[in-house]
Amino acid sequence: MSEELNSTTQVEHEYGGSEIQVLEGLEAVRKRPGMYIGSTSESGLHHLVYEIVDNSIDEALAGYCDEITVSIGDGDIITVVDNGRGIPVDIQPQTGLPALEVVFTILHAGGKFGGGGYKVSGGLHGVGASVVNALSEWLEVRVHKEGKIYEMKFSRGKVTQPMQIVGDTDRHGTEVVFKPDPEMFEITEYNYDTLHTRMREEAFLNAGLRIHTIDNRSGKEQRDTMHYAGGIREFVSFINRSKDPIHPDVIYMSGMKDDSMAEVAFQYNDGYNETIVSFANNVHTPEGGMHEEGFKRALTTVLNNYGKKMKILKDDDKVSGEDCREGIACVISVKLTEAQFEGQTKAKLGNSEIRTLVNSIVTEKLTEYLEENPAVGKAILDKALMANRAREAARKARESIRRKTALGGAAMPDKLRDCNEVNPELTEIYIVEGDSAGGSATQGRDSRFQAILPLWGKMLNVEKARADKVYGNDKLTPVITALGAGIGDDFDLDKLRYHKIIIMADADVDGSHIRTLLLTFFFRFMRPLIEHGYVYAAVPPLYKLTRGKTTRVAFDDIEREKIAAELRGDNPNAKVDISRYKGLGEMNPHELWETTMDPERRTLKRIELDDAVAADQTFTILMGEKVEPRKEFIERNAKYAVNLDY
Ligand code: TTJ
Repeated sequence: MSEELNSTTQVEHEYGGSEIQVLEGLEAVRKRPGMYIGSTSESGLHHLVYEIVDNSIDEALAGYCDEITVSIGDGDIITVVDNGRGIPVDIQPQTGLPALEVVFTILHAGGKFGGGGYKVSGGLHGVGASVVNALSEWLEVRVHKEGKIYEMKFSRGKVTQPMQIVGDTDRHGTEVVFKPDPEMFEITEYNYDTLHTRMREEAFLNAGLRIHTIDNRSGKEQRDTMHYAGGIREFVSFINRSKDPIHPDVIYMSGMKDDSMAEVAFQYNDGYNETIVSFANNVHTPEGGMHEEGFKRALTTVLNNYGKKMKILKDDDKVSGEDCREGIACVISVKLTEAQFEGQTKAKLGNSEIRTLVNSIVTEKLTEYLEENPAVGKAILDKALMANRAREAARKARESIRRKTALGGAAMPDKLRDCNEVNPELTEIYIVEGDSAGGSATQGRDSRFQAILPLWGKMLNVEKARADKVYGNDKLTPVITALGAGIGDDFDLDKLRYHKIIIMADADVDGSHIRTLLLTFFFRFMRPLIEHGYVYAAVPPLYKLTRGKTTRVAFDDIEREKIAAELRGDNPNAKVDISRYKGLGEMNPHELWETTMDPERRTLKRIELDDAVAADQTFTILMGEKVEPRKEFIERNAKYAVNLDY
């Protein structure tokens, strides 16, 4: 590490035209690219674009640029164009080089060239255009300024064409075109959605800025324009786009102190999730930090005070922080000079002065807002109070489950057909759709180690229901009791009674419904089950083939044809009877055992959720109240939608 820093520092102090030392700086970038852009995988590749765009955004913050275009071309060549003042082209006295050349050949550790607005420091941001240049097979820049077009070209950080005037112009701005170096990156294919999402974020965070993203690659053509006069207010509306708000307006407040400024926008929806998205110097801070803490504290205090004052909260009633944030969609954006990014992924803001700033802005302005908008105040407090009661009911239900478990083991559900073995590592439970399939499974199983729990009828849609309904639900209670490990915060894997939990449902719509509902429930309330790979789907056969006394089964059409041919053998006229299983209920206990339950012969599909967050969103969209986003999602992911059942 010190080696690179040395060569960099040397260059910074001594860039008196010494090309060799300039190149040493960029060589360091090529030697250890990960140190400058985080990684050489997909995220590093996209980071190159953000590095370049950051420069145009600085120009926008300084008030000289209001339009940026980012396009991907064939060969995954990136073009970024802005309508700012254009990078300076005059010769710098210290270096004897055009400022333009300095921007692309000298490492700018942290600080921003040209300054203006808020200096960004920390994280991976602001390492500068020279890093992008060093990691590009080639890069071209054109500056439109004062009637002329100035052009310069590079390859892997080295100048291949010195700055020259290539034409006249009547506009102003900067254009950078680059091709990421395949020698430096594991992959060089850009993902349009990734760039589009990040640019949309930038457009929300910089009210009034217009950003276009364009995919020009053959066969992939698409484009979007993002322009939000309302800034983070519109970000909040965007988060709530498929939800129902409980008050009409997005609440917005901002303020500044010394060199720092903060703005907060939020609106409650009638759901139960908390969505807080925060940024420091336009850098996303998914792990939160001081700005989020300041907001949360102030929100809880203000709502409790207001509730007391308006007599919505009586006597010793109090609403907790969590109660106050149920159903909130909130965006927090702060700007400060010396941002400290902390935590594992440098995704958490550490500056404590920002907590004080956000806290005082929200305390003062939200109090004022609620006084002036009592209807909104009442809606929010009623919701927090409901959340409080639900949490209380959930706690009681949870405790009663816990008590039952503690007192010599819970009474097992009536419907459970338990196994003899007690060591959970050796046992499995089949959760079976319907009483008749449950009956076949009970008769067909090996009762030494296989337990059967039949479920029947439609399940509660857990996404729609709040926690207390799930706790008390009569379909899910037997599942909770049979598994024996509790739920939610109390979930304890050590108490789990079976290490294989096998969902056995028909391959039809009802079956897939029950499977999705159970998985949503496991995901939300017993997530470690999925994380540890304890949950499976049984895979029953689709066809039964009979020739004389021989019977075989097939799991798909290809296998069906193969087995039919085998059964015919050398006798092409032999009659093979093929029938399709309509459901598990059609199979007799023996068939069910042989095809779907016998560990020696069955197929199990392990449920995996390697990206818990993505899965959560998937469930939300698929199970949520709004039909439109769900339809949209299924159409967009038609080819995956089949698997989503699992
Ligand atoms: C700096 O101060 C004098 C006037 O110009 C300011 C400046 O550098 N503006 C500027 C830089 N606008 N856009 C850029 C820029 C744009 C891209 C796409 C890439 C880079 C490295 C800089």
